[in-house]
This record gives sequence, structure tokens and C-alpha cells, in this order.
Amino acid sequence: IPVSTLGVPRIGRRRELKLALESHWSGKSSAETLLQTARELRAENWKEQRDRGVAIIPSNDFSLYDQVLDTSVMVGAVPADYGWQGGPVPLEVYFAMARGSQGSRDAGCEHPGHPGHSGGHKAQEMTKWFDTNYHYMVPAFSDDQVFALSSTKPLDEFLEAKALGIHTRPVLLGPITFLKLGKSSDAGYDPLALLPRLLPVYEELLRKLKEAGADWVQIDEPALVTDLIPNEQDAYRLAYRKLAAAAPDLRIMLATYFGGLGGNLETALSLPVAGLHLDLVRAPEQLDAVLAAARPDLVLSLGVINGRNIWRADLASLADRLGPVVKARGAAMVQLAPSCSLLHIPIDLELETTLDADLRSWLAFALQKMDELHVLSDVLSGNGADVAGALKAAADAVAARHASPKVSDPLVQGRMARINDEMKTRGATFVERQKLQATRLGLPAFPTTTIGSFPQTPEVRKARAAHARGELSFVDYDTFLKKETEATIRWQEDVGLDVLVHGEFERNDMVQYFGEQLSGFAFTQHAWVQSYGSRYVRPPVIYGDVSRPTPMTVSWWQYAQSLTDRPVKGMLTGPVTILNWSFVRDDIPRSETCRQIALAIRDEVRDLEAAGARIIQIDEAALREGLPLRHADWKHYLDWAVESFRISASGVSDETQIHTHMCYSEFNDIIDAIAAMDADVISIETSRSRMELLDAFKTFKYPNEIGPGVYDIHSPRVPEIGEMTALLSLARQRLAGEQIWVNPDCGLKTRKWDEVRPALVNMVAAARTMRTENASA
Ligand code: THG
Ligand code: ZN
Repeated sequence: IPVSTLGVPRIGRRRELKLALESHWSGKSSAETLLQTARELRAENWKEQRDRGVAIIPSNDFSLYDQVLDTSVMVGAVPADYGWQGGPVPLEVYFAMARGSQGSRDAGCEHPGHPGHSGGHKAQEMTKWFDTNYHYMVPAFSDDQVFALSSTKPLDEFLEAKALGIHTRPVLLGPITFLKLGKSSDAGYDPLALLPRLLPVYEELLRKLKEAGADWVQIDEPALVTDLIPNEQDAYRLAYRKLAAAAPDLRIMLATYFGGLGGNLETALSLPVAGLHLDLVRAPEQLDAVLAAARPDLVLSLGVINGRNIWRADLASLADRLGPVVKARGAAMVQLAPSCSLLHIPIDLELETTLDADLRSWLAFALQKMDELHVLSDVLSGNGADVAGALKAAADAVAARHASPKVSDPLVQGRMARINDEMKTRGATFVERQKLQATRLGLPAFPTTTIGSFPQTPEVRKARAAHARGELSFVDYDTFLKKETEATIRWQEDVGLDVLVHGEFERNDMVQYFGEQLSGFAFTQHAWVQSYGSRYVRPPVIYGDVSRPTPMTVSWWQYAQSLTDRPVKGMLTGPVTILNWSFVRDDIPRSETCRQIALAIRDEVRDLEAAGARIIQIDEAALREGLPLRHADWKHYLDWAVESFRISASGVSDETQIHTHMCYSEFNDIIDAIAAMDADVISIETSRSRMELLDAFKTFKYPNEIGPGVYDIHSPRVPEIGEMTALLSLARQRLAGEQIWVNPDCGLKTRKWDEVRPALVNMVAAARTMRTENASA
């Protein structure tokens, strides 16, 4: 029974791709050197898969930046301003679309989703790939969009593997998912209207792949696990009829993942494709329905090993479950695969030499998952005796994990059982709290603040790295951080900001920093996962019940507050964001882990309050992006997400002001959930959407206070005072004056001090102008 992977991580065990890209971008190495590294990484991936018994090896799963951008370039969807005139798309154009030209998109923006800005070209917009932490470049179509095959990448990489003696199954992003991910300058954009123009490009490519010797092609259509309207389902029928006819002997494996087909099952099964890949981790229940209705000659790719998480599988019970399927369909008609491409998990567990030995024995990264699939294939092919040892080891590991005292903490479980409504509710209503807080804080109208982080300069990063390597003592590092913090407090006072922050110089990442201090979390050394382009994250592993042994942020807050009379905000990451950016347990529901984190954050909130913090901010940067793919699942998610936030925030007195911050601007569809969080103040991104977002808050009559971002921190550009007062006036038309705070869009971590200083000076001036105008009005 053949094993496939659907796609593998491209970053390299030691982040070779990142280093090669950044070296090239900074002008230190040539394009040829970069392309050579890319070739080596591909060759290594192919050989590694072959050696681990993967029979169906993907090609074109590699990308220098992003596979959606590759697809835009492949079909010639390059907006006119990049100056491309047809023909093969040059590497500089590709990178200009990815990062903006003149290299001045600052590559480290914390919460992307924003076009870069620079003297040259803007980068394309970037957003989350379904419900993952991977970001893709949003295809941009014009009203009169034409498509033409403009890159032979899938063909080249197929031939490159062939030359190495490896026969691959090229991976393409399917035309309908591609169109649905895109945007158009055309207000009434209908993605499907472009389909007839796009399909000939795919048809041409399929013919070329066939001529080059491909026998199968994998076409990814994850949009099939989202809610589709009948029109879209019809488009699938039309598209795949054409694609199947274009190269009749080229067999199509239609790949669906990140969920079940649900209402699209009939559509998917009606398509003239040779194979269908199913995500049986997220949606195991769909297997029976598919088995009942699938044509006997449809090859089923069974996605049974989790491609989104890092736990070892119980292979014996999987084999028990799949045995009857193999029997019923015939061994020639099934393939074994991860649930989705392995892009979303780290590469090799072998590199983790400092992990707790028990925990390590419970884990499988991409390479280990290939081994698991290989064992499973042996068992199902009747060679179980050969792998009896491996099966037993897997069963033992799973059993040991479930029985381990490291996983469960009776104290946490006791607290969980005692969560009650009172813990989720502030004492008084917002209106009452607002009065008490106003009296206590004595802030002016249009109070000014920032989101939390100040520039993480090269010196800060260097000091952190030196400390991590043991080259900078704890005392010297601590002294350095205190100096940075003090300078930042003084500077905020001088500029005239009303509510200060300590700057977060001691923090590496807003999730990692907390995870490192919480029980039930583990950290890796090399387990990087691509987040976007050359930017990677190392998600923490939540393996057990979560608790907070000791205060995490209180001493830094105390130090900062000791330097000033103005209120300094206590700064925390919220439970939903910590959950969404970690690898989570699969033995209890996500909602339960989230509540445990919420209790831990609640402890921190109360300790900050006890230490004297008058304002505490609990960021939920990732709340919006955690929304399930199916609308029917939204309510359940939002219910427990909001509840978790409220557990973390409601342990304080009415006089203590709770802030939250969210990135991204598409809140209109979840505005009631945001209101239900009942934060006293929320800061949000709005500067790019010119306050349109606030319409949602107005229509809904959002009751609490709001800081609509007036300074787009994703751009190095310094906003003028007038721009910000104009935005604030727009906000003022939609909200009551007492509701409005003045702040940037997001944290200032990725900006330079030279940009931040004048921007905040202007922002404070804008707030003062508003105060005068408001007073005279
Ligand atoms: N933290 C975590 N996940 C995130 C974000 C975050 N997901 C969404 C968004 N923010 C992703 N954005 C980034 C921005 C910068 C980087 C990674 C993701 C980044 N990474 C460093 C790199 O690749 O060089 C490595 C960071 C490190 O040294 O720890 O710059 O804020 N969890
Ligand atoms: Zn943000």
C-alpha cells in the first residue's frame, strides 16, 4: 500500500532556506547561490522520503516564499504595477510581490496581513492559510485579468527529480481554491467569473506534465472543506471535467484537507478524478459516507496521520480501523498519507536533544511521521510481523503518555471543576466600572497609549542571544534590560503619552515568553515551522495540565511603574492566542486546555492588580484567526474562546481597567462575541481601512471603549498629525467622544526608534487637537 506525504517542510533542518533567502535579500549572495541551496533542499527532501519508504513523493511542494504566490506567478496573475510584461516571471518580480521592492518591507512585522511599504513596489497582501499559522500571499486580480502560463516551476521540479532518479507526483494548488483565496480591485468580484479564463492555463500545464512523464498529479482543493454555495459546487464539476479531459492519461489525486467534505461530499465524489484525498484526522466520520458512495475505481488517499500536530499515533488501532477498508476497496485502491501536507509541523525530532525523555518519546515530527506511515503500510499489506517491534513501541508510547503523571495535575483539574459564572463576570456593569476607573485614573479625553512592545533593536536581540549562549551573565543582561526599560519609560513621559508600557524588551515572542514559564508547556530547540516567507516560529508544545507556578511579569511591571507616576499597563498574552499558536494536546478538548491557560493568566492578572497595576492588557491577537472553517462551528468556538478570556479577565476589582488588543480588521462578523468579552478598552487595527471597521461597532452600538489604530505600524512611514486627526474625526462620527482612545495599530516591536519617535510625537499632538476641538464643540 503506497505511502505519500502530500508535501514536506521546505525550510531545511537548520533553517537553510531562511539563511539563503536573507543572505540573498541583503545583497550578500547571488540568485544563483540561493537557487543552488533550494535545489539541494529539494534533493534532500526527495531522497529522505525515498529512504523512509514514501512511494508517492511530491514535487512542486517546495517554494522560495509561498506556494500561493508561486501559483499567482505561474498563471501570470502579476498586478501591472510590478512592471512585468509577460514571459517568465523574473525572481526580482517574484520577491517584489512577496516583500515589496527595495527590500524595505520590514521583514519582521509581528502580525502580518499588511502590504509592505517602500519607495518601490508594495508587497502583496498576506493572510492566514485556512486555520493554520501559515500566511499566504493574497492573489490580486484586476477587472480585466488575463492568465497565461508564466512559469514552468512544476515542470522544472518534476524534471529535476526525474534527473535524480526520483519519479514524483507534482502538487498544484487547485484553480477554484486559488481563485477563492484571491482578491480583486473590482468591488463586485466573483472569483468564479475568472474560472473560464484560468482553466486553459491549468490544461496546458497538465498536458506538459504528462508529456514530461508524470502519471499522477496532486491537485489541492482545501476549499472543498469549507461552506460552498451550489454555484461553487457546479464550478467544481465544470473545472474538473475540463482538467480531466485535458490530459486523459494523467491521473488526478484531488486533495482535500483541514476538515471534512460535509455538504460537498456528493460534489467531490461526482468529479472525474482518479483519486481523492481525505482528512481523516479532522473528520474521521466522513470515511463511512465516502466508502458508501465512492466509485469502486476511485483511489482513496487516507489521511490518517495528523499533519497539524506532533503526537505519535497509535498505529495498531489505526491498522485495526483501516484493515476492513483495505479489504473492501482492495490494496491497489488505497494510499496512506498524513491528513495534510507536513508543511505545518517541524522536520526532525532527532535534533531535539534537551527535551524531557518521556515527552520526546511521545512525539513525531515530519520525518518520524513518514516512518509511522511506512509501518502502517507494512501492517496493512500483511507484513505486520516485520514491524511488530515498531507497532509495540508506538502502542507503549501512547499508553505511557496517557498514564504519565506529567500529563495530569489534580490541582488544575480541581480548579477546573470549580469554575463558576462569578469567575467569568466582572462585579459591576461596564457603565459603573467606567465611572470608577475614570475617577481613579484621571485620564484626559482621547487618552493616548501604545499596544505594548517597543522596538526590538539589534542590540536587544544580540543581548538576548548572548545571554542564551551563556556569554552574558544574568546580572548583566538584567541590567541591560532595565536600562532599556527605563529609557523607554522616560521617553514616553517626555512625549506626553498618558498610559505607559514597559516595552517588553525581556520577551522573545508573545507566546513563547509565557509558555516558558507555565507548567504543562515544553520548548524545542530546532522545531521551526514556517509562518511566512523566511519567518518561522517555534510553537510550544502543551503536553499536560497548565498552571502558573510563580508570577511571570509582575517584577518587570513593578520596576517600570516604580519609575513613573503615570499608569503603566500590565501586559499579558491571552489564553486563546497562547492556545492557537501552540501545539496542543489531543487527549482533551482544545476548549479545556484554553480554560486551563485562562486560569493561569487569571492568576497573573490578580497578582498584577495586587502589585498595584491599575490597567492590565490581555492581548488576543489570534482570536479572530482561530475561527473554524465551517460557519456552523463558529458559535461553539466563540463561546469557549470568549469564556476563556472572561475567566482570565474577571478576577479584578471594578476599578481595575482591562484592555485587550486584536490584530486584523475583519471583525464585522464576530462583533457580538467581541462585545461579550467585556474588556473595558479594546485596541484594534483600523488605520488602513480608514475606520470602515468602526461601522460595525456603531451599528452594533458597541458599548465599551475603543482605541482604533491611527498609526499603521506595518509601514516605516511616519504619519502626519492631520492624517491622524482625520481618522479620529471619522471615529468621532461613529462613536461617543468618551469611548475613543488614541493608539497605534499594533505593537512597535518591528519598527525602528527613528520611525517610532516622530510617529508617536505626532500621535500625541493629534490627540491634543481632538481634545481642544471636542471641548469647543
Ligand atoms: N508569535 C507567534 N505566532 C505568530 C506571531 C507571533 N503568528 C502570527 C504572526 N505573529 C506571525 N508573525 C511572525 C513575525 C515574525 C517572526 C515570526 C512570525 C519572526 N521569527 C523569527 C525568524 O524567523 O527569524 C524567529 C523568532 C525567534 O527568534 O524566536 O521574526 O508574534 N508565536
Ligand atoms: Zn496587533
